Amino acid sequence: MIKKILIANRGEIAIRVMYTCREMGIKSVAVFSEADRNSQHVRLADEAYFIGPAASAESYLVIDKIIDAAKKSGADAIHPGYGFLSENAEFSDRCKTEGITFIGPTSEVISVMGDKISARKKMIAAGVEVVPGTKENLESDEDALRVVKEVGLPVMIKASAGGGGKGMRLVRKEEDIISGVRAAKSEALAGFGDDTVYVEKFVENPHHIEFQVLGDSHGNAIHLFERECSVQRRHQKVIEETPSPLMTPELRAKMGKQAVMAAQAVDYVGAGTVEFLVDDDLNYYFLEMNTRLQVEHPITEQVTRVDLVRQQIQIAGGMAIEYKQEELYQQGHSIEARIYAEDPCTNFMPSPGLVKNHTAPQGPGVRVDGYVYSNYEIPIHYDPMISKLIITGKNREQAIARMKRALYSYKISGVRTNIRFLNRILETDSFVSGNYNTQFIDENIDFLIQKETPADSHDKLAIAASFIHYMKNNVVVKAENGNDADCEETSKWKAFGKRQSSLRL
Ligand code: MV4
Repeated sequence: MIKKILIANRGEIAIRVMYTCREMGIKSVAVFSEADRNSQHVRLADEAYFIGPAASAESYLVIDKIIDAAKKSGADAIHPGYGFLSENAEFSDRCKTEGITFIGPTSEVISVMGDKISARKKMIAAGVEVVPGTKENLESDEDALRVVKEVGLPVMIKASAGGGGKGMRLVRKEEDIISGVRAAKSEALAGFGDDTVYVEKFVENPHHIEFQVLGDSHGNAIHLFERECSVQRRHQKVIEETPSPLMTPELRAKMGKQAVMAAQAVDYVGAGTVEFLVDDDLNYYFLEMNTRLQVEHPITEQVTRVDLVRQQIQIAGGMAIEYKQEELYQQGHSIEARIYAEDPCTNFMPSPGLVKNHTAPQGPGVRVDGYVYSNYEIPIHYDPMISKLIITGKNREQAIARMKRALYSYKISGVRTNIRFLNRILETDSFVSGNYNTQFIDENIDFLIQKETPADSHDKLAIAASFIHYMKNNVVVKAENGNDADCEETSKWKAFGKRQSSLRL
């Protein structure tokens, strides 16, 4: 049985894994870079090892350093979290040779799924629906013209070594085929050192729906239903929810079965995610499989009441999955919003730095997976995500209302955040009705990032209130719409007030 786990990660996911370790009586080992000396994951671990400079290429991504820390600490297993080395076949293999349990799939499975052409081949052989297209590299211009004509325009040219939106080219017109393929190839070569590309039929306005799966070393595989991840910006997920508003019980059963078939096709051991594109006619197509725990895994945990990290650890320790497919069901509705230190008004420029105040929401249905505390400085070296706000209600309507309430009471000062942007998403008709797809953010971007709306007059009132409160300390006024005054604006008004001793709205 696993007694000590090294977590080869940082931030909220390192903490998330440590929580389950502690509940299971397993010791946790943190690793940290120069930039993470004051990080919460270091404080919460049982032990912590320094692994070098801030740059992840010199710390969190260096296999030797992670293995070295694991050996020094006597850890019997490594949890990679997400990102960093989580889908690195060499790392999984190295753990194996060193006699350390890698909490995740084998290097063979990571490689098969990491190569999109080989993943497509596996899925086709297993009877999983893939996007119509090819499973061979485009070798020449003639090849490209012939193959694209076979598949039929419009098409997506995709890098086999890519995934997650990297190295893709949409081609709609015949005259753009050759240039599109060449562009995709050179992008793929530059990005992945491999110019292998393949062709898929382009699915218009798709939904991105993924299924959580678990497989164990006893040959069992189950799914834990879907997550709707269509609210994305530049292939970065912003909001995820489960159940998907698009889903019907019949479609869920069919896609769930496909997801399990995908896992079984590679004898999958661990937690994984099978991604699908779903079109308006509810046709679904396998897109790719992620061989790690995902950022958005908590919404699945909330509606299924399954601790996915516990399942990962137990499975890695040789135990069977704790649940049978028939005993699982979705209870209620869960939504995750990713809170970022970024400024939606300046093209989502990252805004790391000193967080003066961090007061997270609380109350019924609220889970915050984060790592930032007041007076913590968010390092510039990593992803600027502050936390994940995971809201659960008895139904979608209640979950949305709770999310608005939670966003309203989330106080972060010192850095710009996307909280207002998230609020706007929850006020957009197509989101509220559940009738949205992957085009959602692009279609609504003006409203989502707009600074002034009638509702902002209420925000100004809140600014005025904070000004009065600041000056006299005896007045409290609340904004009627529940929106909070923008931190930066508030401080501007305060400065204005200091100089002028007056306030103009
Ligand atoms: C597609 C597609 C339409 N047709 N493939 C983007 C991320 C990568 N995982 C695959 N992606 C897409 N592949 C075909 N054949 C549209 C997308 C796509 C997308 C997919 C999921 C979520 C958001 C997206 C936004 C734009 C494009």
